[in-house]
Amino acid sequence: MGTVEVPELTSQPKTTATKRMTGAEAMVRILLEENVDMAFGYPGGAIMPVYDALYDHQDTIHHVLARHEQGAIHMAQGYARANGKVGVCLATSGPGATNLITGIADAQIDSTPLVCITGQVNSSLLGSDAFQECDVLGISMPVTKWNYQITRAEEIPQALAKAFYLARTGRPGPVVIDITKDAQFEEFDFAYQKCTSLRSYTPKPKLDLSKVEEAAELINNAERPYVLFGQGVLLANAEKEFKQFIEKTGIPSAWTIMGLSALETDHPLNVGMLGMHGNYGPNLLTNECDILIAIGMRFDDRVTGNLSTYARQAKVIHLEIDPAEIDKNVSADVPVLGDAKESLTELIKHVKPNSHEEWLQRFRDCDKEEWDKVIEEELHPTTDVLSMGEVIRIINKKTNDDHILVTDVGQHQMVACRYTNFSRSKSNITSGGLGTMGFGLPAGIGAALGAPDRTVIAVVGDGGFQMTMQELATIYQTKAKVKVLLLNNEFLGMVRQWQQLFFEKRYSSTELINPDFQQLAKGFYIPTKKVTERENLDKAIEEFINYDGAYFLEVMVGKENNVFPMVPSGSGVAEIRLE
Ligand SMILES: Cc1ncc(C[n+]2csc(CCOP(=O)(O)OP(=O)(O)O)c2C)c(N)n1
Repeated sequence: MGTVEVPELTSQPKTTATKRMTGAEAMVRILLEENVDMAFGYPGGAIMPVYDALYDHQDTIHHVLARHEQGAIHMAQGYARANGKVGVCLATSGPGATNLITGIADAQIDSTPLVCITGQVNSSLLGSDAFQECDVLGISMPVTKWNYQITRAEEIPQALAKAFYLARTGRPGPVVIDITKDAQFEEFDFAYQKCTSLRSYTPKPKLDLSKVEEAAELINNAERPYVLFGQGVLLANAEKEFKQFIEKTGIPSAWTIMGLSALETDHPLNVGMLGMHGNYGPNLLTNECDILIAIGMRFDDRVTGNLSTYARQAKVIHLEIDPAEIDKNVSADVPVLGDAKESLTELIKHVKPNSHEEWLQRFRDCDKEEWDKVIEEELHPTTDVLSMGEVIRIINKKTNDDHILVTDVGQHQMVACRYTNFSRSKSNITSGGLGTMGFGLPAGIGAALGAPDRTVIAVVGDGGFQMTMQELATIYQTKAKVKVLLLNNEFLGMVRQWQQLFFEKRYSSTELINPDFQQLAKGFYIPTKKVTERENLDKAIEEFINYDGAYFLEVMVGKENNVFPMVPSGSGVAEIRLE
């Protein structure tokens, strides 16, 4: 989805009474109108009037001061994904705004609703290379659902109403509102009207019932139907309908990393993870199913591998909200455009009760093979070297399979997603599409603040942690109860693994000579422990989980452990390697 034209309001929801105030004050009033009680950001010259207005509303809008704008936006992402509201992020012009860009791109590819407000130089200086001026609209255009620059206070209400509406509806995404400093100072007659529809924007395509019937017909006659589910199920709050659908039809179902937790791990039809480091059966059997039913997923290349050999034998049914995703990577024999909840509700009515025991057994057989060759050793290592998998196994036990998992990017991400057990949905937060190292710690902080009643565990590698570790200060300042688990292999592990397997073990710039992470955590006044021996692991994890507050646990894991299975880059899903 790219930038959309400035659309016109067509609906007439409730309007607040007119009152004279500055643009900055109006912006804060709008945040309140939009039910925002937390915002993440970092101040600077061009956004100072907004921060000044926030000063008067500290009781109702909690502003979380990050230590870097990238930290702030990943916090806003973690917050949005954990509690379902739009994440709000504030930054100053120039470097403040450019520091947001990675997070904006991350939110765009992972469909996370954000409103980012950036200050801008005075409108009279625009285009003059003024101090801290940069073309935020130009830079963010390809990675936002919509962006807009405000130069007059009177534009604020309508622009922000659209921003919130666009961010949260349809396929969610990030919106950038850039506002010049003079527009923040300018006084005007403020009134606010929430946006509920836009003439040129259709958040949910109207469901074509004939497509639903066509899909049902294929499903009812299938011998080896197979469901792939993604984040669309979670974003549509369609977990219940999804489960009804697969239970009625008895179809084995595999998840993308973004769909993880939409179906509980121990559900008999949950056959596991798709993708490069996904499970054996789900990858291999993609090329044996007769009907492939993709629900709220976008056939990312990490999932499909080589497209020319991907599921060629299957007829494809694609349930998807975004028309741009249909036929983008894999062409759909039956596209069902619409919101997953609505599409599944209709589909359930048309499918016949069924079971596919023999076909399901194929997945179980593959599972057994993967267990014997990979999983057993990862979860219960026979050497003295600690594995990432055994750490995750103990975490499952100590949290009763009920916590929010936030991950950074690399081997630890793959292991944590593969082996974490989920009993509740919306419990997995990761950088799926962009693969942004540095995401985990700040997203974990945002998740802990957004879902204070949940146990939030941010699993990070020693590489990614060092990209945003300054946010430990934000933990100290906010008292966010995030539990940080550092799986330290003293390498940029995932890249090292590739160097080992595909570059003749030429470890070019992947070994990390690390600082003393224990001293570091102590410097930020966070309780901390380091585990190097298996005999201390269980107790340390118990303390880590049970501690009422933030905690930093570092576990030294095998330096040259690898994550398997693996679909080598450029290979087809059936070429998945178990070793
Ligand atoms: C910002 C960014 N830079 C580079 C990469 C490429 N990359 C992917 S995984 C990885 C290694 C991660 O190392 P670490 O954080 O220690 O985690 P590990 O793989 O060891 O678990 C790198 C460098 C990336 N994904 N993101």
